[in-house]
Amino acid sequence: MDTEPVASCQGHEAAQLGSVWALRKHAARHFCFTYYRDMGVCVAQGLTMREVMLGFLAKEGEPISRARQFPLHGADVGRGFMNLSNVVGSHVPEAVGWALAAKLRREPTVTAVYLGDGAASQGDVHESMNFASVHNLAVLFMVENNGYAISVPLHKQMAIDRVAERAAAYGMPGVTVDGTDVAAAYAATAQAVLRAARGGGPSLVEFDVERYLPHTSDDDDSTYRNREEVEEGKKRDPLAKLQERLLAEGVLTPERDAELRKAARREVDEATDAAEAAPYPSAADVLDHLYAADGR
Ligand SMILES: Cc1ncc(C[n+]2csc(CCOP(=O)(O)OP(=O)(O)O)c2C)c(N)n1
Ligand SMILES: [Mg+2]
Repeated sequence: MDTEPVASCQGHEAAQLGSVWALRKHAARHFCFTYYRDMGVCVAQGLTMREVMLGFLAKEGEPISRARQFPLHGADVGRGFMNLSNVVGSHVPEAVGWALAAKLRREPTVTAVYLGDGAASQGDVHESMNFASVHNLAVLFMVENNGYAISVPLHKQMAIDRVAERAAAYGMPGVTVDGTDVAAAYAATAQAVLRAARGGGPSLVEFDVERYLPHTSDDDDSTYRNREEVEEGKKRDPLAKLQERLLAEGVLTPERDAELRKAARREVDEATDAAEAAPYPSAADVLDHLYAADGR
């Protein structure tokens, strides 16, 4: 079976879901600029399991790039998310442009742009944060810090401990929260959304997360990471932590938990079967849904 390289969001789930829930609850309107690891954001915005699997297998019917792109790349303006490029950090100025357009049109949109710790060191990102702050834009910089840019550990990417430390120099608030705790991710995002929505400008929210799998399905992380480190990180598994908390607070019973897991597994299995059975895009229309070289 041919597959596209998949960048797993395992370890990032709470940051992605908690933050989108806060946007949904507290912004009159919102739009997310995502990157390749943001399956949780896309799903929270309405992408279905079947559509995700069609993307992973590059099959006909994939809605956001018509299977022309790396998984989770493309745009769904109706459902409020966009990720046009795999060039790290290049979507950050686009998001700031989206926020500027919203301001000029007097639309109450809060734009959230998600990026990794490695992306945070790109020149585009520094310029975007500066511009957003100067123009007081309603944009949130959501940094999913998993400590690696492929094989490069954080201390080789930047000489400070936290990306959020940079926020003060741009003139915006910056916080670091436990991105494996969905409630912490929700609360920090809600504060930033409310600030942006009342004209307070941009914020930087850094989510301290884990990356449980190799960079993508094409990567072998055993060449640069020891197993103990990964196992240690699994003690913070966002899903296990949420399950434990909901059970402890009596919001979830073991029976309901088992039902939900079974239903989720069934949904993913059905989506996988459907995507496997779907045809590949036809060669006849390979040039459709692309920009033409003459600018059309
Ligand atoms: C401009 C640019 N440089 C390098 C790459 C290769 N590359 C792809 S993903 C990546 C790591 C990005 O790491 P980070 O932003 O921390 O995100 P993570 O994958 O850890 O979630 C790199 C270097 C690229 N796609 N674009
Ligand atoms: Mg990273």
